[in-house]
Amino acid sequence: MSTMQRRDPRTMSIASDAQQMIEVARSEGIETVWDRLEAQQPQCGFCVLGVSCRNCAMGPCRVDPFGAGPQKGVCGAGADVIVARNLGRTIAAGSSSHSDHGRDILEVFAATAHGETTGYRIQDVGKLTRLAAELGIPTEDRTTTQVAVDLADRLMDDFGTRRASLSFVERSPKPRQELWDRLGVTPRGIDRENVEMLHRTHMGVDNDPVNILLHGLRTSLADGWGGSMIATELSDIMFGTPSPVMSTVNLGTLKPGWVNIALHGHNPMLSDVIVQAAEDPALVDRARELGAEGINLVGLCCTGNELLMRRGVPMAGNHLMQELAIMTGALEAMVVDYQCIMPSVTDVARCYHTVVISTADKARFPGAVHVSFDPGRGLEIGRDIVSRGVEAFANRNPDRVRIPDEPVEIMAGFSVEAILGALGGTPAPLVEAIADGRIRGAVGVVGCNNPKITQDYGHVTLTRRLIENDILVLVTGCAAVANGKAGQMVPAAASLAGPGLRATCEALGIPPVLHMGSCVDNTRILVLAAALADHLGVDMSQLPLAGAAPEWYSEKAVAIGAYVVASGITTVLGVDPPILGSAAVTGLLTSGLDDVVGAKFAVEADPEKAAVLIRRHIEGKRAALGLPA
Ligand code: SF4
Ligand code: MSK
Repeated sequence: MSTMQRRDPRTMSIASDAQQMIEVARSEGIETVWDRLEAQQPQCGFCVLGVSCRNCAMGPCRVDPFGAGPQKGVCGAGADVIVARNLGRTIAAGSSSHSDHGRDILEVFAATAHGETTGYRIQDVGKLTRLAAELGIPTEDRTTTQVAVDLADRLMDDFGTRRASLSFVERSPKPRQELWDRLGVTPRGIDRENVEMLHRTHMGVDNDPVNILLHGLRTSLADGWGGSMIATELSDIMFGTPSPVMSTVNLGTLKPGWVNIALHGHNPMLSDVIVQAAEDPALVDRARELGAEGINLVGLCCTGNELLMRRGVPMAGNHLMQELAIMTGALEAMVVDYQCIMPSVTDVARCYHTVVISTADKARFPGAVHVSFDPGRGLEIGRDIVSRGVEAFANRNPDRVRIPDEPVEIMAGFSVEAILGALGGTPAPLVEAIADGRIRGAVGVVGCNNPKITQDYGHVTLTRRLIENDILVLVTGCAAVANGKAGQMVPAAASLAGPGLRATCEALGIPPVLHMGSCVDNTRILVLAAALADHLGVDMSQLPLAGAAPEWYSEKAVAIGAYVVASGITTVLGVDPPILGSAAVTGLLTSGLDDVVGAKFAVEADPEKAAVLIRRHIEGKRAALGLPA
């Protein structure tokens, strides 16, 4: 028996549904992400420190961190260059992922504007008009279609090199834009920055670690104020801008007698039409014919967050729940688009009746049924997918159905528009609450699960300590799901907060932890921070704000952390990034950057200590602004 098999599930996850399903996996002999992490031990020390390189065929190379072995790769690159190059490529991969998602949304938006899609329409005409006006696109006496076509054209340009800056960069406070200009990190085309990073990190191009890292900031800014922001804004226009909505979370959202279909990944394009298709009376009747009570859709990861925010679709779980959801034996179909979908889901599904349905031509999964997404036939494809899930119900083995726990209530839907709406249309009440100390500051707690950390422990513990100390917590991605499962995201959770935050939340009827959406929706936090800074007439780096990614795993999380810091918000990571093999790079990111962009990274694995660190940081910012202690 492996040590993982003997390990107490309570050390693997704090979530009761996960703990129960880990026991099921053991009893059934099904491998999980935790087993595979154990099988990888010990993980390569060179890679952990970031000092290995395989960028060319003279290598692979590695630098001995203890100084005894080689200090340079075959080309002559030392640890600083290798670490900086690796980090640069990681940022480019994360930024590309978000931005390619943004472009996919943009293409469907453009096709919808041209009347070439089915199942899609402009749902938030008000937001379309506001956005067009913001970007200088005429809106007077023009049809929605004409405005949408122009907006699509304008945003397409952001991906190329036809302008000196991106459309949404002007949303950042003026002092920040001037700083980016001075540093030469104002993002130009979204694709351009990513391609240039791959170029710079080719052997023999950029051999200055500081220069590489500065371009890393520019690349990440092209994500945060570019690709991701386009994804968020156009998703709102097409699928509706979120407003507060109640729903439920955890594996208890799967219903024993129903056809259960999980929507997993990141892109709401197809999942939104699946929600429409699941209401088709013919499909519901067919489900009943097969003995089911109806069709139950649930979300996983960020596709789930998109649907939760806009449609109130229940959320089955975050990143580490994807294999366990199948092991309930109650999942007919797992529909996947892209990002964060473990290749292992098809292996687990083979042990059950679950059909894995891949939908993106760029993300194929051997062992899955592939239904190619085509927005021209969106609703038809949505019906086809739901139908496959319904038919799979006939293959369910009721003796293997084990749904753990009752679902927990969660409130989601806090777009910037919804937050400002709750505040009476202006950030003034929030600024006043921060200024008089009822709310000490705000922290974005975001990012993934990582099996190296007890699942959800980092998110839930850090969040608890922050709200207890009157710090408002804004969450996205898998962090939001963790806090939701822990009961921190209902209005009654105001009782968990310190007196100032509690009173504010109770007056507004909101939780102390606000669900702002999916991974690309971290841009909502940027927009809110910019609004607060503009209202006070300061830069974002002067505000009592921080970011945290207690359980991050993905390249996208690195890109997010980089653009948040480049935007002036200090960020605490709970998992070591692979940079510690270079004292120069580590020093720059954890200290030197503060003098450059007014923010830096910190690494603290213990969320209790991270909370203290963040509180000190916030109190320091308050003092510098002359706000009461
Ligand atoms: Fe080695 Fe340099 Fe090639 Fe990297 S780029 S593999 S350090 S020779
Ligand atoms: S899904 S990037 S595990 S947050 Fe956005 Fe969760 Fe991280 Fe994926």
